[in-house]
Amino acid sequence: MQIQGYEFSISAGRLEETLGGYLLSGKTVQIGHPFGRTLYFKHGWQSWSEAGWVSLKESPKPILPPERRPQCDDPAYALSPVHGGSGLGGLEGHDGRMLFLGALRPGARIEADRLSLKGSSDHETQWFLAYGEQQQVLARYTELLANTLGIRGQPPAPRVWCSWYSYYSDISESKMLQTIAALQGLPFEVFQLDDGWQQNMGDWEPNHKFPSGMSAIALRAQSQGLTPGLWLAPFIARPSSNLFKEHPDWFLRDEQGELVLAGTNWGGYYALDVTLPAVQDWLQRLIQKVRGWGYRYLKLDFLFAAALPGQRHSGASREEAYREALRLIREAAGDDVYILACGAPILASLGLVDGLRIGPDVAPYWDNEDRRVYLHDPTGPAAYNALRTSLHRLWLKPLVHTDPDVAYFRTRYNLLTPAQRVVLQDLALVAGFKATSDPPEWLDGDEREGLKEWLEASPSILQTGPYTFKIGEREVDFSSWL
Ligand code: 9PG
Repeated sequence: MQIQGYEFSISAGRLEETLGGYLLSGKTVQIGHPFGRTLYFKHGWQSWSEAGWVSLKESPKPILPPERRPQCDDPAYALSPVHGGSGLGGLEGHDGRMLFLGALRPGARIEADRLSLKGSSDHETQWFLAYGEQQQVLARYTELLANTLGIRGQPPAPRVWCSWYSYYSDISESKMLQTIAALQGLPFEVFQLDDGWQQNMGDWEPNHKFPSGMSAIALRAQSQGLTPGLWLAPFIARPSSNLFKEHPDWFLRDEQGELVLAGTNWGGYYALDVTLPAVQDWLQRLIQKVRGWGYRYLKLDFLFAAALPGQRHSGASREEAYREALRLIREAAGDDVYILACGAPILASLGLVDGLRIGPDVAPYWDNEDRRVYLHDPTGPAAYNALRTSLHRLWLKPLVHTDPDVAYFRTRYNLLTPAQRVVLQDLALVAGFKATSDPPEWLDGDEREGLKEWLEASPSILQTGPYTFKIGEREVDFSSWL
């Protein structure tokens, strides 16, 4: 059939016209296209996975080393010889516009080659098919997703101070109390403790560096008008944790009955089978516990672990299992707790969380070329990787607060150039999520003033092209950085 002057051959269960395109249905759909080895819009599975345009002229290169694959993108397709992504995808047409296919329910895979764009899903689903300007087709897809998932608009995202990108895991009660005090006079709304407070992955109790317990910090933050925030990785545990030692039967196993290794950092860690009633109960108690400590902003990390391939108690599909666990967490947290999902399957998180990390970690340096180019891994910490993937996920804005990770104002312990720092600051403005990890003590007078002005500013944001924006009166073009 002809769409916008091009001939496409469509195979699908049903096809009906909708505003801006077509609705298809079926578990699998296929669109034959005339564009050959063009550019493919890849949308990776979870927060850290690559999103961006890649060329069909080159075959996909598996990420190295193999042990990293589970935490980089959907490991079920790590060795796929065809280009693919999660939930949605597209191809660049001869006139620069986009052939777009997106599922309206989580659990779908999109694949592309020189002849066709294919969608396949765990379940019967509807698909949106369109040919048009990138921004327009993505906006219409977002609208359809919002309707399907029942998502309404949100008030603006909070301004967050997060401990990770300065102190990393080297945090302590005294350091954090000092930081809270130093934040006075800066208009933050959330003070978020990151990794480093817990006894172990899986054992979510304060370690010896937090002798007064977790409520003490929450109270101090609160007394200064800050919402206390806490980092947790609720779906994973290390082999050395008490959780694992006491409940080895709670963890996800593969077809051979071997434990699924969810990642290799911290000496390796396993994933919970979140469909087990005992695990679900434990998860709800965990969330109630941290709520009881006073935390009202939870950064829930490494969430992909709950949706890894494996044998589950309930037989639920991977994304269904994940979504149900997230729903139970939301129920235990209550609606007054802000949930930021990180390392999270993108489509399966929508409607259940307030904020979503939309790219890999930033770092106080621009690029890690060894890892990105020679190990084929665009998911490692680097400002460039975070910028690229986040820019290709901004279409999610009407569905969730999109967190592109922190911006930097400090020059101390920072290799980013002034222009590179500004790019990350502007990215936060267009994404609508402002966060930093700079301890005020690390900033000189001008840097502190810059941070304050950025936090206070609420310029109008107008997107004028895929990578161009008007921020207040400034024209900002991100494409020169890509
Ligand atoms: C805390 C951090 C921060 C950060 C998160 C997440 O592959 N890895 O080894 C890997 C380690 C850390 C990581 C991502 C991947 O970062 O994105 O903001 O909270 O955990 O450990």
